[in-house]
Amino acid sequence: TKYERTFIAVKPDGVQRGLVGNIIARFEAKGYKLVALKMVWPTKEMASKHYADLSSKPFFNGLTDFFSSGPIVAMVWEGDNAILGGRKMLGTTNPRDSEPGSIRGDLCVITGRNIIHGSDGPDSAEHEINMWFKPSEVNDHALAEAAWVYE
Ligand code: DAT
Ligand code: MG
Repeated sequence: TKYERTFIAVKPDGVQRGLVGNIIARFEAKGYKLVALKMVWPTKEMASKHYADLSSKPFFNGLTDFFSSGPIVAMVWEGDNAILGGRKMLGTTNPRDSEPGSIRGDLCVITGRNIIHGSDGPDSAEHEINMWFKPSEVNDHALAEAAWVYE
């Protein structure tokens, strides 16, 4: 495809707090294109694989327990600079430092309940999309509005 794709997931706390619609609305309003979406309840094993890079951290067990504590809403969003742009929409890892206007800055308070995941680079984006979605679940569709989002 012409533009970047990033893996975004509303974590179990965001789902339980009823923030799925708010978060999706922000990505839609930005002008990114939704190309995949599903609700999935991660196993501890899936959580550990998703966060494998952090396996040596002291918070890893708590993190993966939390991530597998309820369903998440997994998505792929596509657009120009969608990976870094998506990270900016999320805000910083610790919501204390996240600016108002960002998802974490507006909607959550502490690092351990920061409601949303987003890929941090092209390699992790590709890895995470392939981990959570089959190729047939990622939709290569055109949006009519693209002609108004891009020149
Ligand atoms: P991000 O989610 O912003 O990409 P990360 O990849 O460094 O942040 O860490 C993944 C998640 O792990 C993060 O969203 C919350 C948790 N986490 C990170 N650092 C932590 C810490 N110091 N204490 C507790 N949880 C932490
Ligand atoms: Mg990360």
